Amino acid sequence: MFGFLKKTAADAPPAAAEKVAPAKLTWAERLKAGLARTRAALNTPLGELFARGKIDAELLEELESTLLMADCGIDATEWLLTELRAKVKKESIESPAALRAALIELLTRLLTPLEQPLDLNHPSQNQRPYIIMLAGVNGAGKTTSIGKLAKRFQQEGHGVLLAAGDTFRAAAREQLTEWGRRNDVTVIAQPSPPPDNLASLGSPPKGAKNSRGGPSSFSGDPAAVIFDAISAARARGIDVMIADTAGRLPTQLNLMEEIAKVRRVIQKAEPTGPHEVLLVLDANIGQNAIAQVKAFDKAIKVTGLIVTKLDGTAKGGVLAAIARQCPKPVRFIGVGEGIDDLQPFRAREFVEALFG
Ligand SMILES: Nc1nc2c(ncn2[C@@H]2O[C@H](COP(=O)(O)OP(=O)(O)OP(=O)(O)O)[C@@H](O)[C@H]2O)c(=O)[nH]1
Ligand SMILES: [Mg+2]
Repeated sequence: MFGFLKKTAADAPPAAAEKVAPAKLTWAERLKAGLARTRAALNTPLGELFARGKIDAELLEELESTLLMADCGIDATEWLLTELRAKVKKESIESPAALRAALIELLTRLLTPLEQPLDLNHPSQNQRPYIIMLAGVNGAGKTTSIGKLAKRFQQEGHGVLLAAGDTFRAAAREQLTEWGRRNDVTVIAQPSPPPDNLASLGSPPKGAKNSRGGPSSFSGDPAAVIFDAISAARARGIDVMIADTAGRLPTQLNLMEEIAKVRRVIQKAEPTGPHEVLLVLDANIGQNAIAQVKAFDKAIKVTGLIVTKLDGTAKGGVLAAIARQCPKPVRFIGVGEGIDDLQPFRAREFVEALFG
């Protein structure tokens, strides 16, 4: 079924999504392997803590710093400890092993509200074309996630169309187009810019047309590309349209305004859309994730998150921080570059992998 995975990956990010996942490992095993570093941060000190004879103030203090080190953030750490203390009292917990079980339960309780998978077969998610836009800072994993999502949706039986909305870098458009060609997914992109000698004249070559049949501006307007893609998706009876966008920092106000415009244009083309606005977060950014969620939410009303690179130097506790400070559905998590390494977020599985 995954014959396409065998293709040689080029250096382009979408192609990187095709790297072969380690064979024979189940998703749970890959999740566990992917979260190894977080587990090391949480578990090594915790393993030592929970192996102690009794629960005392010192143990709870060390637990606090361990949770902070795992990037849970002050808010979630305080919540977890307050709840834990109350539980210890109420349930007369005496052994550190029982404390560990209580912490696992609390963390699962904290994260469970974030478990809201994207299910295009669900009656609440059956608009067609289902329009998904992705946003995030540079290198967060947007384009590779799109490749993985496109494969997933195709395997679920949905027709997929991609919009190369990263018009900032010509290479980005080519990467997505090439990925689409190899995987038989239509990609709508703006026409190539004119050669330098024509571009320097300040106007497109005579007679050039953009994909809407109008004069080509070569302005690199992501909203126009995505607008075209929605029309194409409609005309072709496509189920799901996924729009890529260029990476941007929340502090780049002009670029934040640009992406807000992309959202408005989508809504103009399809008043019920966009149906999903996914913010892609690199788990390595730690507490900065909170600021990113807030800033992107303000600009484009984020409806869900993809948290990538939990296999890196990530501290998976960032999900606990998100749950407390800016809760948003975590639609998918990424624990590697393989095409199967992006999976729906399941709270219990995640916590078990952290402590397992
Ligand atoms: N280890 C690991 N690498 C990942 C994961 N997700 C994405 N990557 C890698 O992160 C790098 C950047 O990914 P891209 O998809 O190009 O990121 P982007 O957000 O599109 O980047 P820009 O378009 O430059 O803003 C690539 O090398 C990906 O293979 C993940 O879950 N784990
Ligand atoms: Mg990209």
